[in-house]
Amino acid sequence: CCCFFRARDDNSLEVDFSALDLSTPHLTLPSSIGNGMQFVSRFMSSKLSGKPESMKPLLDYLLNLNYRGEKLMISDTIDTADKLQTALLLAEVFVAGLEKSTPYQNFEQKFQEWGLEKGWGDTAETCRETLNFLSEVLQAPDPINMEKFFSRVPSVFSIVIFSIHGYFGQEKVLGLPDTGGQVVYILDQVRALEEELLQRIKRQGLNVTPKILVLTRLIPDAKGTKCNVELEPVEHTKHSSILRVPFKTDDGKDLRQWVSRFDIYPYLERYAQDSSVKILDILEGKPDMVIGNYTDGNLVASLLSSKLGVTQGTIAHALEKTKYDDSDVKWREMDHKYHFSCQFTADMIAMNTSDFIIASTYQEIAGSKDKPGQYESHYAFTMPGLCRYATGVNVFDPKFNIAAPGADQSVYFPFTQKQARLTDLHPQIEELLYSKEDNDEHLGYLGDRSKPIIFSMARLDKVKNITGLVEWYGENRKLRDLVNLVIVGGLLEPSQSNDREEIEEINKMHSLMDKYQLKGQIRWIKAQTERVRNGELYRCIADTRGAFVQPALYEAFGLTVIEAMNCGLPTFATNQGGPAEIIVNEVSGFHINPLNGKEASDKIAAFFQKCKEDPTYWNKMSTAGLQRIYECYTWQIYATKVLNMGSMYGFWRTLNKEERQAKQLYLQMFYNLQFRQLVKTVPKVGEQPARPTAGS
Ligand code: UDP
Ligand code: LCN
Repeated sequence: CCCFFRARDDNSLEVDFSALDLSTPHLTLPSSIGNGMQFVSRFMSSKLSGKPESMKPLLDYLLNLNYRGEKLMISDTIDTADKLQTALLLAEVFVAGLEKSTPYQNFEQKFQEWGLEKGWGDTAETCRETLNFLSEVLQAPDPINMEKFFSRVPSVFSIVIFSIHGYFGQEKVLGLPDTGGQVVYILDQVRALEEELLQRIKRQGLNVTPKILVLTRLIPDAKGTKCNVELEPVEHTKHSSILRVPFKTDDGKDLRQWVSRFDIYPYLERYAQDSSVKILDILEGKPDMVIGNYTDGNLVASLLSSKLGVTQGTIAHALEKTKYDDSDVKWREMDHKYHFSCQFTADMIAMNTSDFIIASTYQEIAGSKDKPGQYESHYAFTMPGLCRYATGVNVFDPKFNIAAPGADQSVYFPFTQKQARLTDLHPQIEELLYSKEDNDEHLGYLGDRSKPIIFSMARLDKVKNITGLVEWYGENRKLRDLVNLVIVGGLLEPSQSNDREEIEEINKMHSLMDKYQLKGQIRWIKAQTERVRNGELYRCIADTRGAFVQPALYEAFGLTVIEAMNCGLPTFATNQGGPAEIIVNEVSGFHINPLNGKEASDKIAAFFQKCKEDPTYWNKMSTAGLQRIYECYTWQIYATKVLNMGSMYGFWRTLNKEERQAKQLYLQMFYNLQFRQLVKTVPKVGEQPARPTAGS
């Protein structure tokens, strides 16, 4: 198709973001993809080796470190690598002679005499370690000490996280349109990052208060949520808040209603301006790092990071391009509904502006043997009549890193932890699962309580394929004999929803329940927003020796999968996307193919048949799921990795300044000439749609 369109128009817009990446090194092995930080560390080591002047960039970086103007680590008197090396040697010998636990204050003055400022450590021992890491780097740079040193550098104290669309709040928001795992992820992420920041700052021997701000939109029509509150502290944190900034209408008023993530583009530039004023005010200065989430958050993070010159991280959660078949080639057909022209352009700008990209799994970046990765599919593509990306983003770029999220283990813990179980909630859960009548909260009932339950919980989007699961269950006699089905998701009546896809799915649920006469075997409960109770719900399902089923046509990561596994619930999950990596098939759970319902439902039935014959099989799968989680999917592992990225890429971005600046100008031009034009085609609330013009 590219050739075809080029043949028609030789001068059509061609974008090549790699054209200016002249000295950016690239990974070569597919198996290294997602380990960007290690690569950067290795590359920096070789770049800093050799002549003394090679150390200049690192020295300059250290000389610039400060907290609100107060110098950290080294003072201006240390203006050569030689002087730094001497100071390190003197200090290292000195602290090695002290009792390990001697507080920094006791020898602060001595350090200052050598030109060393605060930030090396809180005790003689931590100072000795940090001094040693840098000494080693200066003598003969090696990636391990480089990484260790950067994990100690006091460079990140304040973080701004953008998550703009949806209803972002701490209660009663999940299940509202466009509001799913991203919110859960960010709130848990903030808690984990704050905890890690506090530990690091203490270890650095500093008396600094970290700050994390989550920027979202303020929605006056908050529908019983707190989305109309400007500033809200994040629960279980001391220094983190949600800051809500409204969208503005053309006449300067606050836009009152929710806007779909697909229609949000006309509001973002103004949002970036308004939010930057508030951020600078609340933080009393620039943040040290901004992290965007999803297309809208990443675009705004890009605008802000370019304007303020701060390190930027990107998180996609899900890239829409891979969710909808041929969404690039057929963008024109879909644009009135999804505005992919804006979305993919914004994604390209953000991926290229960002210093590092955080992915949850390898497949998110580079795919699997039968499916391209989400980022990989942005390497080269054409949106006919609009633009051809010769290079969009290259997955061999060392900015890509995997840091998988976890699940809050105080909420999602194993069903076997009897003393911790929330037995007070059991009467409510009993009602939710087993009462006989239909009401606003649930439809259908479970006639035979003795059967195990297969459980699924998700937003009622098409791609989640909850209706697919209901259909498989309806079709499979054996499975219906063995287990009951419980679904949590969506609203129960089409008239209650204002989300296009959800309405279609609600109607489908009703017709499937009728078609297969499922009442008596199915319970459909509307979206549940209390996560503490949901944690206990997973465990109550485990009490029935049931299973969790995640049948999505595609799932970017799949938080419900790790929540269920954390609770000890054996899990069947889609082989399309993240869950294929979370679960090792037939070891820590099962993969199912969402495109082959018969095979999937037979596999679930076979499991329950086997458990009937050998009850220890259920326990074995439950334990193996938990083991997998503890090894790979915790928030603590995540926070350490992300803060290391902030520090390491903060230095990385100071190298090759001219090249970076040139790329920034190219991106700015693209934003102005392409993105801004495309935004004009997206109607604001209450407007009529206009025809696309850009590039065509
Ligand atoms: N969730 C919930 N109530 C619901 C549906 C989902 O609390 O009715 C939560 C679920 O526990 C999980 C998140 O929403 O924490 C969904 O995340 P996931 O990654 O599974 O999917 P997403 O919605 O982000 O695509
Ligand atoms: C969005 C999704 O679609 C899920 O697959 C993820 O688990 C969630 O965000 C959190 O990253």
